[in-house]
Amino acid sequence: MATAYRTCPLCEATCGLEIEVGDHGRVGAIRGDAADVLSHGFLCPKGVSLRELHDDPDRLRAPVVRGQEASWDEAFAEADRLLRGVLDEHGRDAVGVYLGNPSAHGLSALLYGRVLLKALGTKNLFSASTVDQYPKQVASGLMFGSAATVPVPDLDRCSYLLMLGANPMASNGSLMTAPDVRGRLRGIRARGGRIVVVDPRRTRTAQAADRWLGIRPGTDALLLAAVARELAGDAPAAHLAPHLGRMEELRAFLEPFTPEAVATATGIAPHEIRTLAVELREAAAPAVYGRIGTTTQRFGSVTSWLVDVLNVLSGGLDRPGGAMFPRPAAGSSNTRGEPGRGRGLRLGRWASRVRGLPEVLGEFPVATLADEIETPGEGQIRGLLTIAGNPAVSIPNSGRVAAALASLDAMVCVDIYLNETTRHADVVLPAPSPLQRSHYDLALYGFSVRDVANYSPPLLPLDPGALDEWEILLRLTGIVTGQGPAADVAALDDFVAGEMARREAADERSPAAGLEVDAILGVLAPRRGTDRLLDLLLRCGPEGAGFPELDRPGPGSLSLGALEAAPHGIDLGPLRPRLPEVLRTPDGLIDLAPEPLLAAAGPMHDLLDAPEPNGELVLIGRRHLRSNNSWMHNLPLLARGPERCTLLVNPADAARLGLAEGDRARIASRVGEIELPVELTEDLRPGVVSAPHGWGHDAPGARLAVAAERPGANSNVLTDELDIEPLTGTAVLNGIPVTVTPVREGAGVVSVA
Ligand SMILES: Nc1nc2c(c(=O)[nH]1)N[C@H]1C(S)=C(S)[C@@H](COP(=O)(O)OP(=O)(O)OC[C@H]3O[C@@H](n4cnc5c(=O)[nH]c(N)nc54)[C@H](O)[C@@H]3O)O[C@H]1N2
Ligand SMILES: Nc1nc2c(c(=O)[nH]1)N[C@H]1C(S)=C(S)[C@@H](COP(=O)(O)OP(=O)(O)OC[C@H]3O[C@@H](n4cnc5c(=O)[nH]c(N)nc54)[C@H](O)[C@@H]3O)O[C@H]1N2
Ligand code: SF4
Ligand SMILES: [Mo]
Repeated sequence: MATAYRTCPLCEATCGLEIEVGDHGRVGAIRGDAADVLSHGFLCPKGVSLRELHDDPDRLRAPVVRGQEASWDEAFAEADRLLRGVLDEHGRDAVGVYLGNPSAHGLSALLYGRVLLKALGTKNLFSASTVDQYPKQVASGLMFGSAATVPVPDLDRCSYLLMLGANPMASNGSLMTAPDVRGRLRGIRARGGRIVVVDPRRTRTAQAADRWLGIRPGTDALLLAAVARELAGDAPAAHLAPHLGRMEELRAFLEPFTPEAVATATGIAPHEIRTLAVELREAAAPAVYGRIGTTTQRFGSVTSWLVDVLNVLSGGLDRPGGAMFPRPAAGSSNTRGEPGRGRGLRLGRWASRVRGLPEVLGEFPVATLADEIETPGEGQIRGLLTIAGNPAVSIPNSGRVAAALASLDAMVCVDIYLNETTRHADVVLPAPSPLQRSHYDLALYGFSVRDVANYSPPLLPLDPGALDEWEILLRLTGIVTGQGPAADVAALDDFVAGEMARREAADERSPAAGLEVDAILGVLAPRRGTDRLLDLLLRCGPEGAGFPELDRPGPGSLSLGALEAAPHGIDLGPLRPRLPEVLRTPDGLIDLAPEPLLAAAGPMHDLLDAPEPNGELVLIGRRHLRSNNSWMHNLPLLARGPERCTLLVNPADAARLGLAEGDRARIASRVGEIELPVELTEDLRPGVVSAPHGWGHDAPGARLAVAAERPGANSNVLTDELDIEPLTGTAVLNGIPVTVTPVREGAGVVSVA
């Protein structure tokens, strides 16, 4: 038995794992790596299940062409025939792309996905980001100048945490890379600090907090505006004052949002709102943090903006213990270019064909994917490429999405399972197991509560004849650029690395400035693929070693070689203040009142002094520790235990609806209906029901034997593709109006008025 260390790629926590490997590549026990610089031994049951994922007989090891296993050459030949057919006949925009969540966790998709997308040149680009965090990234981009500049709570030094729409005890944290959230939250209270959770459900995170405020779904923006109004008259903190722009516009906007005016709409009493303001003002190190319950809702981008307005007004922004800006070692858009200034964010540079929805960060909202597939005309999507995504389950109005996917002329998927989405594919190209490739959290270190860098080499070799995911993406790049199904991957890869080296050489701030491309590539040799590009990014990053081989040292010591020598990772220290250097706004100031956000906030005025809502039910989502979106329900270790795909109902609502514990309920919305078993709980605000997403594993043609035993039902059959947040087009997945009726055995449906 040998022991290896690597970072878990499954969620944003980036835990270090200690993995035993026996003869013939048999994976043994998986434990937390006690020496990991960020996770210190923490892991969750999903990390342990990496072994089952690796061994899962349903995980694809060979390509699949229309349901049948095929050779790699056959599969690429078919992908070439189909994709070229669509491209030649209908042009670039006729091939749409959907990037799913794991593509943000893998080097291959992050580094080579963009190569493929650039080569393809389609405007019809979609991703899970518009059912997730784009409201936060757009609000951050408008305030700070780059969509990568998202402040994260400095959990380990924080003394007061106001958390909205997040349940990190289940999710392990998001836009907040923080393994062992439970321990870090305990630390806040152990230091005498306080935690307040705002959530329609009293989650495990809320139970571990000092206070729970059971807000009405979709009204966080009103609550935050009222708290901000209480603080807006204070003099700004000295460290922030020189960097603040448009304070008067902010104050004017906040004026109508008195605690009394928002109390009925939010369900939060005025004295609670004033207490929040006092606590934020008085805390030594306050941080405000919002996650998916605040982004995938009606006022997603406005709420995200007001979270950081409070971070400014409380003085916590960019201060140890407050909300700080990480500085990722491999660089990001806020470590490149002129420090402190930039072009700012541009939105809506083009619009979608059918609904005219504005482009957001280079993509269209995924809520309009089905429109673009179904609606005839020039630019209609006839071919779809999915990379690590399960849109048949993850995006609104799944019933319509499934029909749209079935109607495509060509569908090629890079995925590891035959699931609800890939069952529609003509060709599925399997990425290797996570244990068979390199790993580095290029994207997630941009949101880490501490700056670290940790690289994992492949633990096991690729299966004989298999390709790494980056090689698959380069073969597809060859196809869309007309080089045929068997493009020379090594030559394409040299080209990609050469282009990246050329950009560094042309950047006067890079340690590679002015160097010959061949000299740079010479230093990086013999590395190839993701490792070569990562080495280049690390060397040229803010902690990079540069090219001492060429007498061009960088500011620090990092290179891939340095990380290889540190299997538990390298700690780069607690987060450091980064203002004003982190900004990329045109005037070099934080925009406290960006015009697009003021516009998106307009309808908030309609909710002021609102009467009590009329008793309608709304649906919200939830996550469970042993689940990961739609794709880990096939692993026995995670699947066992009580039924998780249930409808949570408050007993008061249940009594009114004629529902008891364990009954089946029919849940219906404008777009569809599903049935779920009922679970009663006092921990849910009355008028709100909760169901998890990512279920419904009974689709014909999928190959998910374990998941199919307890398939659950897909909550996105209920979410409405027309209900989107106006600025970013992000789907409203929380606060869906629904009706709930008992399903009586043998008696059909009993309607309850
Ligand atoms: N109602 C509702 N809907 C939601 C949400 C919600 O809260 N409520 N949450 C939304 C959020 S936050 C997200 S991120 C999305 C997720 O939406 P998606 O990204 O579309 O869905 P996932 O379930 O993450 O599916 C991941 C896919 O990648 C495959 N896969 C896993 N690992 C790899 C790999 O290494 N390489 C490749 N190529 N494929 C791999 C899996 O088999 C699966 O098909 O769902 C969104 N949908
Ligand atoms: N175990 C597990 N971990 C995961 C995932 C998973 O599926 N399973 N998914 C990963 C992904 S892709 C993401 S994006 C992250 C998400 O990470 P989190 O945002 O922490 O996710 P959730 O646990 O869904 O917590 C969202 C909370 O918002 C609440 N909520 C709903 N509507 C509202 C509202 O209107 N206002 C307020 N204030 N709260 C509301 C819900 O009740 C819920 O408790 O988790 C990641 N980690
Ligand atoms: S918390 Fe996330 S990163 Fe850590 S072991 Fe679990 S799934 Fe992996
Ligand atoms: Mo997500």
